Amino acid sequence: PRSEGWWRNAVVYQIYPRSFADSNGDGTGDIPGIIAHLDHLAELGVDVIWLSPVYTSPMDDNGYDIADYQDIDPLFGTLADMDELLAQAHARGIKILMDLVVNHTSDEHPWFVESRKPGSAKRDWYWWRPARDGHEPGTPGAEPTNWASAFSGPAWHWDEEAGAYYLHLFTRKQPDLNWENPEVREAVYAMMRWWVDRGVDGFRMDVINLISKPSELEDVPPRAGQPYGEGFAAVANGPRLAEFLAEMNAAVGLDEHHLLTVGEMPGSTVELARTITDRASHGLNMVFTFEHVNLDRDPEGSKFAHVPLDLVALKRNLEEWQVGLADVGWNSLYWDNHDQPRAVSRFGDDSPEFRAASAKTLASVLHMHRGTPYVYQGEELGMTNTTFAGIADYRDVEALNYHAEAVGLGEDPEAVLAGLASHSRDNARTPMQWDDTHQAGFTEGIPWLSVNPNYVLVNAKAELADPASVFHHTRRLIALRHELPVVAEGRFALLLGDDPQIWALTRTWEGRTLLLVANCSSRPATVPAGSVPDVAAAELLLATHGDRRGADLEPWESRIFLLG
Ligand code: TEU
Repeated sequence: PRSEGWWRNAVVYQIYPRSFADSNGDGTGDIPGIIAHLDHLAELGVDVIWLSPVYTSPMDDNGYDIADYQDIDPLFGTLADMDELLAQAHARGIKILMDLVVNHTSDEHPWFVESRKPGSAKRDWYWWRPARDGHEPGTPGAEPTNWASAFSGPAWHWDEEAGAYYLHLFTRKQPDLNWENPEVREAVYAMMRWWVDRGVDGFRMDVINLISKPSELEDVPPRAGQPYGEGFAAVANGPRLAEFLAEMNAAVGLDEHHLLTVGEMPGSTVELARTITDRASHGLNMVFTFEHVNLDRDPEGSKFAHVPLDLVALKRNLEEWQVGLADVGWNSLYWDNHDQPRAVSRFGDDSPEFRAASAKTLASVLHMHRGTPYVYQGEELGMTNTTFAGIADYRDVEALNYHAEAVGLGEDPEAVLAGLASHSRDNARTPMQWDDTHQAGFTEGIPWLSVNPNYVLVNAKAELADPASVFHHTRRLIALRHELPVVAEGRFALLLGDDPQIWALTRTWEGRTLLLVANCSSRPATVPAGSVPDVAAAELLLATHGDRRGADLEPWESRIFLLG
């Protein structure tokens, strides 16, 4: 049973099934493997699993290219396995969100196969356009607009059978659905109802702010040295987004069934999130913002060019979202997912000396903000980015396409590889590290992507046995959210906002104040006198370095107090 607003003090755990647990030795994770490890999640105390796609797919983008929304790919198992996962999770009080990928399908989906046929009744289910006037179809410059795909190259592909170009904001095997067509919308809603009837508890909605595209598809400003312009910018947050989401909400009963809905929205703003997550607009419960995970990327350069993180900018961005959604709507809270490098390597310090402390402190900072926290598989262990010997070690189509395009455009291959090493999505997709046996206990076979060599030190078995581990720290943070209303509901205030090392904040609720003080640096720090409430008589709820109340903070030391 789901009650109104149950997701406001829930914690979600994201599983990337391909890399979670392999039960049949084929080197790829699967649904029976997930079922076999549900007790790990029950011990951690999470309330919800967000399951990345397990549907029938040619796996061009590891399942984010769906060929049948209502069947399970044999790589992951069967519909019966999916039903068993739902039953076993629900038996443990854990809910399941499915990943809803409906901005695009696979080019092998029957809808697209039908749409390509000349005269097809489904021609208008996708975005088909003729070659630009005066240009030979299939030649550069003939594309209907100058948009780039997010995965390199043009966003349009010439299809001989159809005799037209089709739009694909991602790979050419991911054609964009035409949401202007009510037949498309109804087909999506029917599919969603089918999953709700099967017992799922909500949806994570893939790039959902791209579904409403402008009525006139026009060129965007070209980028220096690039043949195509920034396609996302042309289509994100289109004019009918709120309308489509309200229509979906009513047609599927998202609010009526108290489902958890979270919209992934690259390019969204606090203003848009206020509109979409305002309960009165019957949109979604929350959205994933990308503003904080773009702060260490060069806005003008490659998305893989690493720029040093400015902690103050990070603190201020999260504060902006806390303040913006304090009185209307709701926040999601995340550092990690299957598209981002590992937080402890990116925002923390993954050296042997500081890996555990920085992972714990990053978790304390995230979980003490107001909103629903998301824990990505392995984040509860402090798993880190991995090492790549060369491009042959990568599997992600985004990385492989980017490498080919950048090197093809004359960029220094070593610089391209350095960027991928720090920001490639494959960093997040190395197999879950269960124990220190062969292949980290992930598979009996050859893993589809190499296991991070540090699994002998960083693994679930070792951390379950160590009360001071990242795992148990994360478990205690989750317990705090379940026990103390101030954690889920307390009003947020940032302290020491311009301090380059210390992240301090308060949460106030019904006369109680929670205080977090964290040194988010690899150097000692000192809390300026009088800058935070006095903690001499406070209750210490959770700390990384024991019960210390002085002004001096060790590197990556964090403390959470309850006052009053
Ligand atoms: O991600 C959308 C998205 O913005 C990602 O492309 C991300 O910004 C980029 O890869 C960062 O380098 C969603 C899914 O989460 C992603 O796995 C899919 O590849 C993508 O949509 C297409 O479905």
